[in-house]
Amino acid sequence: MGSSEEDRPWQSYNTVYTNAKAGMDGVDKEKVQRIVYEMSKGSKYFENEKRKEAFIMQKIESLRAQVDKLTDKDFSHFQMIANKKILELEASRDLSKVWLHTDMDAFYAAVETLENPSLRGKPMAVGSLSMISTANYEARKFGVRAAMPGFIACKLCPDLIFVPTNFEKYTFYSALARKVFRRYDPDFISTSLDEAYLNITEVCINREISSDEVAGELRNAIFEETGLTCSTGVAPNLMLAKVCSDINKPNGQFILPNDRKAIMTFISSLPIRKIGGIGKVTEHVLRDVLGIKTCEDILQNGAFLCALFSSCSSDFFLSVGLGLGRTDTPDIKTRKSISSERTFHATNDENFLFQKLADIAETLSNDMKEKCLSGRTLTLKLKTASFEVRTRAISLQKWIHSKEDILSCASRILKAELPLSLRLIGLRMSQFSDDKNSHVDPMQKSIVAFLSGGDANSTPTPPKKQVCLEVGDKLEDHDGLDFSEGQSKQDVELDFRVADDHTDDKNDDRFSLLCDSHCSVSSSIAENFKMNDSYLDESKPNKSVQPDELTCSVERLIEEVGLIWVDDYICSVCGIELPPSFIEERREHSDYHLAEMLQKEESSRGRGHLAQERFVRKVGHNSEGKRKKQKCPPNEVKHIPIEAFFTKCKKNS
Ligand code: DCP
Ligand code: MG
Repeated sequence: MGSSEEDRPWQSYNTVYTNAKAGMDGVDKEKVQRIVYEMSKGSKYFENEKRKEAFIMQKIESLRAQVDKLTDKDFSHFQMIANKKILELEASRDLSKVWLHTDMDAFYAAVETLENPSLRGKPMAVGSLSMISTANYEARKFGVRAAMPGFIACKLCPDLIFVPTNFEKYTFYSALARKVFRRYDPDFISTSLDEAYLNITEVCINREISSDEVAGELRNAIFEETGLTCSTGVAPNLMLAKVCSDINKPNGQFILPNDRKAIMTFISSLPIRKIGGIGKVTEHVLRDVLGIKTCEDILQNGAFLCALFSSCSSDFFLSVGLGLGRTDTPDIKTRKSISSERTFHATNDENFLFQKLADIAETLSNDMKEKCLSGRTLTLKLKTASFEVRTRAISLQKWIHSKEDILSCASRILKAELPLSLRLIGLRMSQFSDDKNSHVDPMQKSIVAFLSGGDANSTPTPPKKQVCLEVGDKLEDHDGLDFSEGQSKQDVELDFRVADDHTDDKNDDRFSLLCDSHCSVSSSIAENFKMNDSYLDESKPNKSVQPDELTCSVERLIEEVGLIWVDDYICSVCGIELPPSFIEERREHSDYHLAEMLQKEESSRGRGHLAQERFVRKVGHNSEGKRKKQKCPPNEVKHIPIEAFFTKCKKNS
């Protein structure tokens, strides 16, 4: 206190590195903030953080102005809405299930220590001077944590020992743990190598034992099988079970009974950041605009939340305030995608990048095999050295799941992007063979047909360019996007999703709060947006594409592909409601409109040949000039009522 922002600029420098993980409670946060600030100042990461910060501050100011404008009458109106929502949510509470969340303790570090006991008791990190994958609990006492550059960690903890990552080992131990999970719930949901959700309702009933006993038994069994410890949490829903497993980490468990009063007491003092789905940005905005810090504060601010945010966002916040979450096991058939990604120190070393790609392809393939999935849309995600996130997708004629097939496709997409300095590569597979449309043979005329645009021997068109804007990003800052007049336009998809600061942050921020801003950004760019023609660049693989085919405007993207989510949750094309957290569903939904549009286009042109294979293009090539705005017939407009939304939320949250 008493120090100005100028004296201690690091005090407001909250990065992923300064967030506390389990085992970091006693850490001197200001010291960590200062060191991280001093060591990253001037870097690209730092600049990016600053831009995001400025953007968030702007958002906070605008929300505060909205609060100031609310009259007493407005307030009573929104209070009524909030009360109604709370009643509806309360009615959906399901206390019949017992969920257990389990998470291995300092997983990679524990595996390394198991294989080299001399590391025991010493501060160590798995990773390198560039990037740390995890740190053991001894190192965490110094503020060292996952996703932190190793050189910063050394400054925090000079005696830190580094052990290189060995992914094969972690996969091996993960498989051992999964063998144990299966004994308790054959349909367990694994969310990463070291985490899983188990529905233990039946086990408790059939064996007449308490959830506490099941948790203890399971932890012992995992220790016997792997020699590693884990922590577990038990609660009536998945959201709370995850929060609970972190409470007594490491090597502990916490049981939240299936009792409304106990839940409300538990949730009342819980910091909102502990909730999956509330990340750094949402935490910051809710705190600075409404003074919300705990879940109880959410309920007390229900009227303001309903006044300031979209219906979906306020529904989500209120359900958090009530301690509600999903209680059913998602049907694997409804799964939309599966992905794997790796972060590393930014490099343009192509051998390294292709090796990483091979590792990711292997993990993805193993995960797909385990879940009996085959997919045919592969998306490559890249984060450049300057933190720009790009995605490229490819659609195939056949469903694949083997490492070789995945790698072969992914390598081709990556090759087309290089040379590039990257700090993250990810792969996502979607369009599974058990999707609802899977009965359609992909060799038949289908989406691929109209995506392929005709002749089987035609030159493949380039991957669409997809720009994922981060908070505060300016479009001008993105390669290939240019506002200057007179440039020809390009096949670009603007993905107005806001990416979080780091892949490490498992609390995927919904960023719903920011979507309004993105909509306004997108409307304003719609007026004067121009893109350059870098796809005609000699270095790009698509120089055979005719410039007129590249013609597309943002208006068309917005109007025809449905990239705008009005009020941040209503599709501007057909009116379907999808909240911002439904990222995969939104992608699919946009794909659907694209497919519909292209299909119409295709049939009107009478084209119908299949190309061998072709990059998915969300924006069609149109040589016929401007298209009519696409509208769904009224009977196809799906407006999901609030009750249905909650059912969906329960399935997808
Ligand atoms: N991991 C990674 N990069 C990150 C975060 C995690 O490679 N940015 C890896 C290393 C971790 C493993 O995933 O060991 C599991 O992640 P957790 O978040 O569960 O972290 P730990 O298991 O290491 O520690 P905790 O005891 O907090 O669960
Ligand atoms: Mg863990």
